[in-house]
Amino acid sequence: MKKFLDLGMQPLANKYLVKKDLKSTKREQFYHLEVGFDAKSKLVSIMNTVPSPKMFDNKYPYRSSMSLTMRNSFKKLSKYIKKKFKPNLILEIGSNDGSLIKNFDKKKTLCIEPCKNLAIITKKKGYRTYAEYWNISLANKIKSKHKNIDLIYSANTLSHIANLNSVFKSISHVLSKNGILIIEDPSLMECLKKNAYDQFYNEHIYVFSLIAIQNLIKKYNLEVFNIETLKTHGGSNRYFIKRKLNDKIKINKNVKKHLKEELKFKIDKFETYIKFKKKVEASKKKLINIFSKIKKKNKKIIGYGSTAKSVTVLNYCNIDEDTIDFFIDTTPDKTNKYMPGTHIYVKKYKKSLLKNADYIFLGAWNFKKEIFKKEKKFLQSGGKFISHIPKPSII
Ligand code: JHZ
Repeated sequence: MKKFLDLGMQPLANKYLVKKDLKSTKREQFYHLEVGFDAKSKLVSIMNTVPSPKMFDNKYPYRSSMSLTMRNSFKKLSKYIKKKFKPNLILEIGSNDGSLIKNFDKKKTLCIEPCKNLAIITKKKGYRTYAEYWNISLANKIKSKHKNIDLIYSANTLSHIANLNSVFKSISHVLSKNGILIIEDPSLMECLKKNAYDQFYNEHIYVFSLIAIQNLIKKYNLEVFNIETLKTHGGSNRYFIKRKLNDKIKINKNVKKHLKEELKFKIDKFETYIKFKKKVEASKKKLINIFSKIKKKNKKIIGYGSTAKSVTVLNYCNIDEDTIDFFIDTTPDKTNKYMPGTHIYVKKYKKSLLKNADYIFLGAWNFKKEIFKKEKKFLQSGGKFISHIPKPSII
């Protein structure tokens, strides 16, 4: 793993603080956020990992159902899965609050969700949920209880697990002979194109490319038979995977096409990452400059969408509560709390909170379309957004 980017000391991106934590002598946990490239496997990964139980515990705040875009995306995919694959039993790794699985029959699903506060949500709704980490011992337990798991799905989860060999070995262990694996995660090519360096943080151990996924899964006799590019989460890839022995499914020409695009983009070359690093450093300077110019005019700035990504950006650019008065967010477990590192207060979303703001920093830039539609009035009345993606600018 050769380092190409240093995003400084960072707090754990989803560890929100309450008032008494701010006075506590017990310091917040920070880690050094460095990103590297492995020339052999083509994997791009953070270099200092934080143990899973420190991140995914019984207080994990992120809820995938908080955005209409994601709810719609999961609904559309569920329809497609039912029509195309007609699965008997679906296993979802990282089911979060059930935003995908709620589209399926309870008898035909199994959920894996190690964050106990989230697992309880699907359990209460009657979905069979294992509140455990995905690994070989859980795969053994599941295999002894459930036969014929013919579809495994995982969105924005596998990139969060350090030991990818254990991940794919466990998947291969439980997946039926002609079963399908669908995984979905932010796309490395889109991350580089959009200069979205905030896709790197403690939870995003990896940002995958097709080439890296292919290298990873071939050891388990798995292969990508189709790939779909999505707009969600700033540009994601959805990989459709099967066993090599399954010759009932043909490889779609999209796979070759996508691989060609990645190679043309030089995703397999270290020089690409050095260029990216330079762009990231320039972006930091520009964003700081935008904020300081606005503050000099005594204008009020608030933040919209207290994302894990914005924790990375704000800590990297040293922007704190002196610059951004507060954030607004719809997630219950983030509100009335303070953001990691910068200690900017997060208020529960209310339209009236936008009224006195001159500028809004768009933390959830990946939901720009959804948010701009919702906040049409703010924009029409002369309000401005600040976004650092793809380049720091005022919109
Ligand atoms: P969002 C999380 O990253 C963490 P984050 C995790 N590591 C991951 O991989 C991705 O998700 C998938 C709020 N919001 O999805 C809700 C509003 O308030 O970009 C969320 O807090 N109003 C698992 O945190 C945040 O913004 C709105 O109208 O970077 C969005 O977070 C909308 C649309 C969102 O993920």
